[in-house]
Amino acid sequence: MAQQVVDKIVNSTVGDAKKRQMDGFTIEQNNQTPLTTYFGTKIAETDIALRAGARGPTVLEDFHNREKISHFDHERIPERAVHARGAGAFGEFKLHTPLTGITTAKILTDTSKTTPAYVRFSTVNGSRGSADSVRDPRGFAARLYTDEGNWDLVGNNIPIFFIQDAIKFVDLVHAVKPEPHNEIPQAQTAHDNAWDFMGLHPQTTAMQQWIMSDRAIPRSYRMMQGFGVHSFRLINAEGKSTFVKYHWTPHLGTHSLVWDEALKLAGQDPDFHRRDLWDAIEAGAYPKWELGVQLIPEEDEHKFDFDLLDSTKLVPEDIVPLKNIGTLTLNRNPVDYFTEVEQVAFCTQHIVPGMDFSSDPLLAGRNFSYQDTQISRLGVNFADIPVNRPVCPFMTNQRDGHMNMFSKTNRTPYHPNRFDALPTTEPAKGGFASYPEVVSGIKERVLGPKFNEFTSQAQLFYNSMSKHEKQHIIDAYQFELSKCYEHVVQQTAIDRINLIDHDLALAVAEAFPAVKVKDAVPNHGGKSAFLSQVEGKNQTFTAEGRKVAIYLLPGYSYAQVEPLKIAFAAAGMMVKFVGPATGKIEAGNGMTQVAEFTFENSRSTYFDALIFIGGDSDDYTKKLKNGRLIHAAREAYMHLKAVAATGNAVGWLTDMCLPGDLPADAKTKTEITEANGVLLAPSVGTGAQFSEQFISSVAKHRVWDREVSHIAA
Ligand code: HDE
Repeated sequence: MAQQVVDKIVNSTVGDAKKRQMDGFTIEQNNQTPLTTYFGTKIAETDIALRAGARGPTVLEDFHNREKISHFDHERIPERAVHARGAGAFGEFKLHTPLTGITTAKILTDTSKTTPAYVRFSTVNGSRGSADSVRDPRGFAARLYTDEGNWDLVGNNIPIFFIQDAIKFVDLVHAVKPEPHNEIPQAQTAHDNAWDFMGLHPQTTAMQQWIMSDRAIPRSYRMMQGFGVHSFRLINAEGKSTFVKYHWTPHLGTHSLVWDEALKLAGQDPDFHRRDLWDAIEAGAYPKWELGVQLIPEEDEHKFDFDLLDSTKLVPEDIVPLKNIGTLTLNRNPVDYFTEVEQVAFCTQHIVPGMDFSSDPLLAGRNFSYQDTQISRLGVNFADIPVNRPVCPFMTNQRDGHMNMFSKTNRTPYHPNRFDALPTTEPAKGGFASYPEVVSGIKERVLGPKFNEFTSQAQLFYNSMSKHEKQHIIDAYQFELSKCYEHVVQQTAIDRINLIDHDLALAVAEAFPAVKVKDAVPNHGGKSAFLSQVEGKNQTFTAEGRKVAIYLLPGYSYAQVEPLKIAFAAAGMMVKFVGPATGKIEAGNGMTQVAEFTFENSRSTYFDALIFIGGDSDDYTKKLKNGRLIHAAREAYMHLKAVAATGNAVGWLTDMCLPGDLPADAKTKTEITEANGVLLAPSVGTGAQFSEQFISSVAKHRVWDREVSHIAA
């Protein structure tokens, strides 16, 4: 695409500037046009190579055969060293609360502008083909194509990190990746090397808590927070700096899978999160996040009992409140995964005037690493790749290199030169200026003294969890450490857990009789009101965006389904029909409903909530005696999901699927029974009361009390 054509598209003002720019690089391909070589020569035969005689040797002359095979031979590029598995989408960012006086960055001060955006979500540890639902932090890499250049906020769904200094990143990643001798296990920290590293590095203590918690198994990319992690700086017109921590808060709330579900999904639908994001955007259920900031005046830098430059610590929202300033909406799926997701190249050093870095030693290393890694993944001209190009004009003297895409007309690619207009490199003209921080010190390999405290925030996190979340942490530690085969690794891990909380260590150690728990060390008992996903302040509970499966068999009661469709759609939920076969399923009254899923090709894990509809005749209950259906009901119940049955499916659910858990007489009642979070409507149909009760159950995300009864049992 010629530069002029691209510029013409970019300079148009209709719609999303990034979309216009990308459209300029999108080649419409369909099967209506003849097949050609990459260079446009029409091809008459692409299935059989040219050969000397039907049974003779293939000849070198066949340029199409050579182009086809040779291109294929070079189709793969190195996957990302970390965060190899991911999904991306485009969207927009709109500021609603300007940070006037805090920064000069237009993206944070100009509320009139809608800025094109892009986010890539990822797991960290697994390779490109690994499963989405594994226990791992999630990447939340956001790019805003601002008028002043790309701003990449390359964050995670966890507000802190494992290590304090970037030089340790290599050791961390070598330890958590599959073990080098047999490349086992894939995409998880449940192995000796990972826990050996964590045991030997007290700085990982707080992050261990986060990855053993439900945060590491999100329900959806749409239901995850994002954090910039480091302290960054904002700079105002007077050159004054304010420290800032960035947060993304999902409109749908922050919610997780349960562990058994996560394990199963890894096999049942390895693309679970990717598909969820894709489907939601295709359905018009655009995920949204608030961008929030915690602002800390420069003069308050040292007022905390942790170092603001230490990325293993968060700034509790109880101390510095979060201020929401803008909304990010993802509303467009990529058209070509490789060019628009695999080739997206985030760099932490991509900031815009009015912003700056802090001296966080982790951030300093990242500012080197990202650019460096893109060069090996994509080549030195990775900025030319459409998804990476800014939408604002740019003028750079960088030249040449592999795969340079644009003919640049500038004849003097150096500075200064005889054609220079007035210098534009000055900050006064809007150019980027580094904050003139006063620094001094001797050259040495040490970190600030407050970097040496490791347990306080681990305790804060653990203490802030609900009783269910605490139990999940215990379960997760037991799962992970039981996959470590070296006694010393288990012992060191439990020693460390004991420094967080003695009862926690005792509970985890129950699974390891050979391990000794040392004497109790005091836990400060402090809590944050913002860290629990169950009880935390600012948490959102809504049924919006949730997937509800309605199970049908031929002869189902049509009257029981129709009101649900309307009520659920009004609540912003996605209804999925599951039947014995895909396609139309006939109701008792002859009407039909189309099933997208079958009993065999889906599992309860695909959905947030399940409803089993009764039939118009008595023999309907015989058809319900289907192993897959019974399993789906029991599994969803065990995964603490909202479950319901209507009409004569009620007796089937109480007697055959969950005997003992549900009241056996519910089927004889005229009113709706709610028991253990299960809704049973034998005869009142699915009117407004049923829908309302069910929607409110779905909004609660999980029926936690059901878990308690099972733990106790
Ligand atoms: Fe990364 N990280 N990282 N990281 N990271 C990469 O860059 C690195 C860290 C994060 O969707 C790599 O393009 C170092 C923290 C995300 O394309 C690499 C250190 C946080 C992504 C790299 C860190 C992150 C990456 C691999 C320690 C959360 C995916 C491929 C100093 C705040 C971006 C690439 C995407 C990717 C280096 C630590 C988040 C190798 C050296 C802390 C979301 O450059």
